Amino acid sequence: VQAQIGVYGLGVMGGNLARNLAHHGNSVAVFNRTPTRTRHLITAHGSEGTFVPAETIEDFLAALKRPRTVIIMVKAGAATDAVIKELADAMEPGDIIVDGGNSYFKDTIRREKEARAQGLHFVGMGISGGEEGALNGPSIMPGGTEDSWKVLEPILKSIAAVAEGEPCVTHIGENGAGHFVKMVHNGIEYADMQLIAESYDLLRRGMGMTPSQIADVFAQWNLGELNSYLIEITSDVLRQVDARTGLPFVDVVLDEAGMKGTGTWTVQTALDLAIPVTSISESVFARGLSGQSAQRAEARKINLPGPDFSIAQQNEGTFVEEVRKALYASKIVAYAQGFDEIAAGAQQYGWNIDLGAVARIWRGGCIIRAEFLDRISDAYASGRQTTSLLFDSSFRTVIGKAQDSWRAVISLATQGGIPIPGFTSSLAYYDGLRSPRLPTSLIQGQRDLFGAHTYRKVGVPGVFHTLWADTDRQEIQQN
Ligand code: NBP
Repeated sequence: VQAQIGVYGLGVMGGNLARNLAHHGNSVAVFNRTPTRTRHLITAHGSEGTFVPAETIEDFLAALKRPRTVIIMVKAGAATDAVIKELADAMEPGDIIVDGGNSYFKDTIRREKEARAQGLHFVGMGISGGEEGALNGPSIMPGGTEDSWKVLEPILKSIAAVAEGEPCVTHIGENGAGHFVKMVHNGIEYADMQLIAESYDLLRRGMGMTPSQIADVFAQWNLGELNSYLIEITSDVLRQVDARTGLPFVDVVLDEAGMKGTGTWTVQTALDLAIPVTSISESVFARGLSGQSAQRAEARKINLPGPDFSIAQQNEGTFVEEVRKALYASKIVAYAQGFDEIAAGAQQYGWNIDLGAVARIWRGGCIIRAEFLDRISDAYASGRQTTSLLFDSSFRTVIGKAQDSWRAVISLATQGGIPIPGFTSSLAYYDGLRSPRLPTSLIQGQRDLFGAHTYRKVGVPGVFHTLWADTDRQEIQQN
């Protein structure tokens, strides 16, 4: 058989993706650097579909029909570069290399350019949903050329998750666009998880509720507008009991959060683009703080002073509902910031990204899948707003109704000494955005005084500088 598609790299993700392809009637050539993995896949799952195993690159490429299309699923970075070179040296013009790993979008832009110079198509493709998604239907974010999308479209549509009848895959844009959007997806995921964790902390430490009571709260929330995969699994995790000690799982796990770098990339990129993604950056820094084990130990030892204030006197029923509203409002801000970053990236790198389509393909398969992405996709599709999601009338209404609770929860948490950087920074962003005047006029004055950095004036064209050192402090127009 000539296989329709090849998968290079049969680790957790690659193996599952190859099986998913085979399950949907695609014939799949499979290759792995270490051949035992290939043999294992065929022994364990060979009967699930049409696989063509290969143990050399020559056999692997010979097994593919033209244009030969290979999805690489290997470790991001140097391994991916090595595999691209190995394939590119053996491929012919018109062939398609797809990188399904979590590559940095700037690497993808470079690789696409290099592959194009050799007459090859290179597609950087974000895949979300972890190993379960790879097997049963991920959300897929391919970049690359329109021509390669035409070849990939039917294959990717056959394996993607389905949300309301639509496959969760769309051509995001040229070269690095797919990996850029996947990166921001992960940044939003960090923020969403942080906001959920803060809600838990408020109910746990603030109200003194037990993990199993809080699991019930999340299960309840999951029935409403917060309905999402992350809220659902939060309930699962909170119900889990440690077999050895009988204690709640959340109490026996070390509270130092790991990260693999995509959240950091999201924030670094946002800084380069000067897009405020404060809800996302706070969530990356919150994981960073959690990992400062030596400093945290010393802070405990010397007993850094905290407030003498108890949130627990609040009425439990109303407080839980206030936290829910604060969570939802903060979440809308985090998503608005993420979509702003995508829009800014599209502008900077010349991609034509349909933000509504991005929201639609995140409704299934991926970690941030949520009912509320429908509302985001409606907001972009309606054309009612083109700048911030926060200006969409339905989100404006939600936040308008939630804001008193949002503010109250933040005041109580602050008085009670419970850190909620995600909630707080989201509200500060919201208030910053809606302020008619910001104190940045003062900053402009400071900059002009110490560094002659100049300033512009309200309603007056031109650029000005004040001669601050002179007694008469004359203002001069610079152009
Ligand atoms: P695994 O660690 O399970 O597998 C790594 C694969 O990379 C193996 O096939 C390994 O081959 C191959 N490889 C390495 Br490492 N170095 C190589 C080299 N120099 N040349 C050829 N092959 C090499 O990783 P995974 O979890 O399947 O992740 C694969 C990619 O998918 C990564 O970029 C990851 O970020 C991304 N991703 C992962 C998830 C997830 O939830 N795990 C989700 C979305 C995306 P070997 O068998 O010979 O060592």
